[in-house]
Amino acid sequence: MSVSLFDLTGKRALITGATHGLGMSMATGLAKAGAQIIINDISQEKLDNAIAEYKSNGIDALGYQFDVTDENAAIDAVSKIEREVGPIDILVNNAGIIKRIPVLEMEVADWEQVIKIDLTGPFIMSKTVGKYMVKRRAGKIINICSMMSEVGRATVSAYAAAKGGLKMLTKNLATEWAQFNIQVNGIGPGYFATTQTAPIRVDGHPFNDFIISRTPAARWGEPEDLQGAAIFLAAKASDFVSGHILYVDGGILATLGKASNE
Ligand code: NAP
Ligand code: GCO
Repeated sequence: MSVSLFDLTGKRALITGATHGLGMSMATGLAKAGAQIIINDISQEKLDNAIAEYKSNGIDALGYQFDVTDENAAIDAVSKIEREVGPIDILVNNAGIIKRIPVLEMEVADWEQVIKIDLTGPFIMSKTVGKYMVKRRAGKIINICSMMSEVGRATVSAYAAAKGGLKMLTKNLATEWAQFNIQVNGIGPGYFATTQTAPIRVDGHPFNDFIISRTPAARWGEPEDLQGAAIFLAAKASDFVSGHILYVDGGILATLGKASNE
């Protein structure tokens, strides 16, 4: 019987930082495609609340609390998942933070925290889960990059550097692990309506008006807009796709923008 190109039945997916926002949406999409969902968060309380929310939506998610920047904790948690749940087929490195501070005002500690969570975290998780995928000669890794993997904007230097590095880590892992039938890709969301962007999305905020005018789709992304890309990059359909960053951005990266009278 031919396997559907987008059917994830029998697959296990670990999504970091998936107690809400884009991570929860992508996890929900993967579950809809048949995957067993395993979520992570740094907060046990948020994990507990999220498990209940997934349950209310008909999804039996499993939760593992650890900090993705703590290699020992990640090793212990992944080993536990592999023993208790089964082989991790799909890893989504979604956990991330942002700090909006001009360079001249940014403390090195702020810079280092963003780099640690947004870039070193995915490195640690990829290395930790990749060890098992290499042995099995099969796996899918999806790194959640950003428009800031391609373009800059004032006040997000650490974030852009981390997400630009995550794009190149994606390409390097794709290169190193192709021989083990592991596909490593990225998703680059545009501007999405989550708690992370809430401060710059309020009605009347100049940045809100800017994004609406700068995005050809003329709207902020909704978390559900990412589900198709996540399913594609987690499924058989993308077995010959690797090192690719799939931008889901309403067309913003495709355009110079338009004059106000166009
Ligand atoms: P969010 O609402 O801030 O969620 C981020 C998640 O990561 C939270 O669950 C957070 O947990 C978790 N997290 C943070 N540090 C962690 C750590 N050290 N270990 C484990 N989990 C950790 O962000 P979002 O808007 O959903 O974005 C999710 C991802 O997409 C991020 O990588 C972000 O950079 C990226 N992205 C977002 C947008 C956008 O417009 N929203 C666009 C492009 C890319 P706690 O809540 O417990 O701290
Ligand atoms: C910002 C936003 C962006 C988005 C996203 C865009 O302050 O510019 O938070 O960084 O989160 O990364 O792709």
